[in-house]
Parts: sequence; C-alpha cells; structure tokens
Amino acid sequence: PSRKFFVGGNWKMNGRKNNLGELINTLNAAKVPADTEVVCAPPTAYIDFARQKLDHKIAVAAQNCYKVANGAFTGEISPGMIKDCGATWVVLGHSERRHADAGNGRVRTLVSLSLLLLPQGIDATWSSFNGRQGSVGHRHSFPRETAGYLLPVHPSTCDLCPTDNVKDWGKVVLAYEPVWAIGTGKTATPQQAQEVHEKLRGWLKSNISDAVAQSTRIIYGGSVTGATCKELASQPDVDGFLVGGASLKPEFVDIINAKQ
Ligand code: G2H
Repeated sequence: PSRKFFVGGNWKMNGRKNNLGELINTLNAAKVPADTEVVCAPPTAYIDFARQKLDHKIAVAAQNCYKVANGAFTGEISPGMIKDCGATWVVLGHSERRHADAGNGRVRTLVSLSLLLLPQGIDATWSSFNGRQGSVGHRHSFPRETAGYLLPVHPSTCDLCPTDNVKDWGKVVLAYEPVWAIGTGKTATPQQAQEVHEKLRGWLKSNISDAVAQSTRIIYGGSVTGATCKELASQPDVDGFLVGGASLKPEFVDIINAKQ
C-alpha cells in the first residue's frame, strides 16, 4: 500500500518570532522529498506568522481547536479560524492537552462531539487487548493516553464537528505516543513501535475496513530524534512521526528525510 510518509513538527508552547523565523528559514531551505508530507504545528499565536513565512511545501497545523464556529468561549479558537489563517490540520487529543483540559471537561466534550470517535475506539481496543495480552498491556501501561491523533480541518465540517463518523479516513493520521516516551528522551524501540502500530492497523481492519487499515497513516511520537528516526521509519507499519523537541532544531530536516 502506498501511504505517504508523514512528518509532523509539534512546536508545543515554544518560540518567539525571532527564533521561529530562523527555524522557518532552515525548513524553507531544506529538501522535502516528494513522497513525504510535512506539517508544522506552531503555538496558536504564531499560526498566521508561520503560515505566512513557511514555504508551501510545508503545511501548518493548530495544536488544538474548539467545537463550534463562534461564540462566547473566551480563549478558544474555532476550526474556521484555523482555516482562515491558512492552517489545514489540527492536532487533537495530545496527552499534554488532556492534562491541561482535565479540569474543564474538554476531552469529554470533544468525545461527545465525536471528533474523538476514532481514539475512543482505539482506547477501548487497547483496554481490551491490554487485558488479553498482558505483556503488551503491561509495557504500554497507559492505554487510554497513548493515542493522539491529527485530524484535518474539513471545509464542510469545520464549523460543525462530524457527527458520529469519520467521513474521510484519507484525511486522518493517527499518532501513537507512549506516554513514557513523551519529552523524556526515551524513544520506543523500532520493535515496540511496530508492535503497537500493527495492532492499531489490525483494529482499523476489524472495526472499519481493510481498505482503511491499509491506507491510514499511523505515525509514532515520543522523543524522536535525527539519530533514532531512520530505524523507526524502516518498520512496515510506521508511516511517519510526530516530533516535539527535535522539531525545533535543524535535525528536524534529518527526520523529514528519514525514509531516504
Ligand atoms: C511527543 C512528541 C511530539 P517529543 O509529545 O508530540 O514530543 O518529541 O518532545 O517527545
């Protein structure tokens, strides 16, 4: 199956215009292979700045979004605003958002809007294979927090979240991030990542369809570096990366080229 390699840079809450501008210059000068899709997620305040400066070979993502188009929701941004600033993806459900949102029920709200339908299912599957396959479950002992994901901002649904289905699986990228690997410098081994990605693909096959399982990108996140990316990328079910710390450094260019 041809799944286009996908590399996301999650800048998290880092940077100012001057140093992000330097990073953007580096990325603009970098080679992006034709068979690789690259998306950077700046902090909300810099989405517009990043979109204006970044070469269009690199797409822009928001790191989160709210559920409705407009209204009295102080501090939130809507999918329509994200699109208006030229960003075309959004990272939803990152475990760091789940911590930040725990107090206000955001995750529950998004789940009820079904933007989180897919990870809900995967959480449930992980819980159950957690029970059935102790060794996997034991090693990945945070099944409810390990799946983050990126969803596209759909023109048709951006202001009204999808109802009870992901309508176009071609626009969904699943990110597997073991919580013990997030920002810790401990990258999963290629075998650990492959084992979970294969199970996720199996879940898609059983619960959605074989075609969706074969075409959906499943990317790995958690302390990916220039040094660890190539071997991870060689695994059959690792279709790319969601990169945090290293996405702010020139080595992100090496990660973009991990498949080469
Ligand atoms: C995991 C990852 C990107 P880092 O959160 O989302 O960050 O590469 O810093 O572990």
